[in-house]
Amino acid sequence: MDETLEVLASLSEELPRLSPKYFYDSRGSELFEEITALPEYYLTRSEAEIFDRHLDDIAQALGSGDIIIEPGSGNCSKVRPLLQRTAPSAYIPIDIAGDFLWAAAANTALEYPNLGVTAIAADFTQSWTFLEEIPKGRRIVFYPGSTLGNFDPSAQQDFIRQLAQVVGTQGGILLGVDLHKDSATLQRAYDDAAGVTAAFNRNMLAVVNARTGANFEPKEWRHQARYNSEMRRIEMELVAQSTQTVTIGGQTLKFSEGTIIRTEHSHKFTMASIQDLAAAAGMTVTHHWLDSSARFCLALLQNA
Ligand code: AVJ
Repeated sequence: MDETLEVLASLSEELPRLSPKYFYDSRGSELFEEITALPEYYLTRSEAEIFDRHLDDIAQALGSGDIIIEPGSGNCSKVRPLLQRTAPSAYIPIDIAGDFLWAAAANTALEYPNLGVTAIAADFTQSWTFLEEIPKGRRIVFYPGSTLGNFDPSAQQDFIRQLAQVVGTQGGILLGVDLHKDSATLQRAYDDAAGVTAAFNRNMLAVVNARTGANFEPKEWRHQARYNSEMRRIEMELVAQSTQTVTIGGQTLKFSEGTIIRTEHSHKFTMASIQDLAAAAGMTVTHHWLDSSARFCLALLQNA
């Protein structure tokens, strides 16, 4: 759908929302990288620690010569321990941000001269037909960073089912997800003292302005992030600080003071919920690894 129409439709729902895909222009990607270095945002460090602690085990579980496929590869940094330790036959980074992807993939190829790197600029949430052209071999989809948590549970299931098809009966999914824990730790991770996450959240309005010609005033919206422990998700929102009138695609929307626009759900997982997801795709969790504080989980899903 046309982005202007999509934005108009989602803002006109009873509970207005904007898709998290609008976080990531170049400023948004920069802010996200800053987030990953914040003391409160433990996710990236915890996942890296899992690779530090368990790399031998992970490599053993995977074997060598695999084709590693990474949807949403970003700067291709998370896959490095795997490339170093498991000697895959090919690495296929996939990302929607083409320019960023070409640069990151080129650097990876230079660093691992014996590795075949094929970068694919595509929206992997749509279709996977582009995989017809990649070399044959055992496929491992690497999906780290708890990105899966941005999908609502039924979309998580659909996505894992799709990945199960992509990897076939011999392959596997190496999935990194953030775990359910006390609300205070989670809330701090999404509402940091330095206000970087607030800036990241508000930047979405600037992105929407640039992409649709809307005229949101980002500074008139307050960042809010709360953990809904029943639904096991962080709910990130923007709250209008005064009445806001916004024009998009020739239509005028009025948001009264206190109106909430939802910008992101970040779902958290339990071992049971990871196993349920695997089972819904006909897979099982054959291995899993945790960081030393058991905040984050890396799970290997294989066909049952
Ligand atoms: C990139 C989706 C995993 O949900 O933790 C970070 C995005 N949002 N801080 C997450 C995010 C606010 C992040 N993911």
